[in-house]
Amino acid sequence: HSADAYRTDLMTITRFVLNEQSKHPESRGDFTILLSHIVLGCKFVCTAVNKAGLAKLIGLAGETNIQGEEQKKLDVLSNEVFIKALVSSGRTCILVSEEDEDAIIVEPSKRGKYCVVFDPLDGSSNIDCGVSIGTIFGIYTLADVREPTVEDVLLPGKKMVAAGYCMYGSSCTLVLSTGAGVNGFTLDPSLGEFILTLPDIKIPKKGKIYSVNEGNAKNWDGPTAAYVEKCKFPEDGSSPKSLRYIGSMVADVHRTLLYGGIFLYPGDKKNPNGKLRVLYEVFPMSFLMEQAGGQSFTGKERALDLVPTKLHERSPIFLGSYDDVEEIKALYAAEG
Ligand code: AHM
Ligand code: MG
Repeated sequence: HSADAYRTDLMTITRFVLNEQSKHPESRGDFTILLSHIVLGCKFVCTAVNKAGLAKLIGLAGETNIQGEEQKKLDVLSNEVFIKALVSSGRTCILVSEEDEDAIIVEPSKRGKYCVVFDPLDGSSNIDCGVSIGTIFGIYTLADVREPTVEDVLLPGKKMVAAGYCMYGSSCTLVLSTGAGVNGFTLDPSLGEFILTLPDIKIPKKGKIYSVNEGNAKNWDGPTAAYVEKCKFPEDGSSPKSLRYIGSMVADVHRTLLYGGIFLYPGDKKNPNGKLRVLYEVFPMSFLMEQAGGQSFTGKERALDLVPTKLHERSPIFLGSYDDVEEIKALYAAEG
């Protein structure tokens, strides 16, 4: 029977989240609506990243489009897409984007209880050469949405109600946690739906890969330098770890989540707080790591305990397999 070749009972991301939310009697579908707008943003950006419709838009030889406009830069386009999708959901009150200096306070008529922090297109150095890039997002619920202010989003990561990322790679993969484990969904382009393909992701307890920009080694502090040295020259008779570094946080974290190991963006003498942003890079990824059974550490504390003092604050970050992060924690503790 030809129908046997098809899976007919599809677990789409919407169905999955609806199931999850139905466990909370107070839920009225607001989260599901918010998420479906985020999903729309991801699909749009995926299409743009894949250059679908390229010929129609700008002509094959890369001319400007029919209106005579230059194509918008992908990161600018992605930011616009997410802001419009989030505001029109009617479920958000404050948005914080990596692309915008100030928080966006949603107009009163379109306000809802959620606050979304996001990096619409992360991995800027990889955009123009076709290497995997992604969108990262985190979601908070605000107690009072009448007069939202910037201070309302300066919350520790452990207060997030959900976090996720979408990776625009060899396939388009959305990884999500609403605080009850981590699940991955792959976009089926023919259906335009994200289908559950990675149920209940658990990171291996220990990994064989480390991921860091070694070009910064000259400026590293003692514990980071000692840790990376141990990865290459282990003293306990184990095999050295492999190095993998893409330079797109989404892709490096996705690999870490699936294969295990550790991802580091440490602080150093030049940049004591490292590079990555607390609200929309460090927090969502730390939330996912913990939900998958791993850990995330700033060099001082559990990453999700950090309380940011400004929107675009940065922090060093060490995240991944439980045992691997334990090792770096021990090195920082020994330093005192
Ligand atoms: P971006 O926001 O300019 O894209 O920078 C963030 C990216 C992360 O995706 C990645 O982990 C990191 O920067 C790589 O930085 P580096 O090039 O210094 O190794
Ligand atoms: Mg970024």
